[in-house]
Amino acid sequence: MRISRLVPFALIAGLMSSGMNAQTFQKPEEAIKYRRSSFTLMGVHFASLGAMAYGRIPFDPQAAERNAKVVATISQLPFNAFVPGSDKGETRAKPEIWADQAAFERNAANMQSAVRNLSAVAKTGNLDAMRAAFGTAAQTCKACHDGFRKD
Ligand code: ASC
Repeated sequence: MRISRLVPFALIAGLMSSGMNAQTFQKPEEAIKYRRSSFTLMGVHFASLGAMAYGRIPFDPQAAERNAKVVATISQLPFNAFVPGSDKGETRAKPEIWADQAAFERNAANMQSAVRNLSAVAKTGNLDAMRAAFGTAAQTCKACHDGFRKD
């Protein structure tokens, strides 16, 4: 993928801000693998927060904050990898991502903001507030899955 093909693409700004460059993905499948890996890692750390939010494991505010920080950091990464041409292959990405980039980016920004808030709320040690912030963040995950992910 050459830079000239990426330039018109709205996600280029995000791509540059995470330290990637035009050479980062040589092939669409590399971008797919990268973003799927990011979502996998986010899912693991988010699930750990969910276990605390719903009392399956004891609430440890510092551990929750650490998990939320990991989620917030990784949440910056996958959206840079929805490069043109990566709509085909081992991906559940819907064509809507590329057809309505503004809506996709709004959903991404909502999630990023919700998970940033989660680490701030977690460290206060207020379980009810943590559960509420977790629920809000989970809704932003679901909203994007509903609109932009197959099955
Ligand atoms: C998770 C996870 C997601 C979200 C989503 C929320 O724990 O892996 O993708 O929460 O299921 O609806």
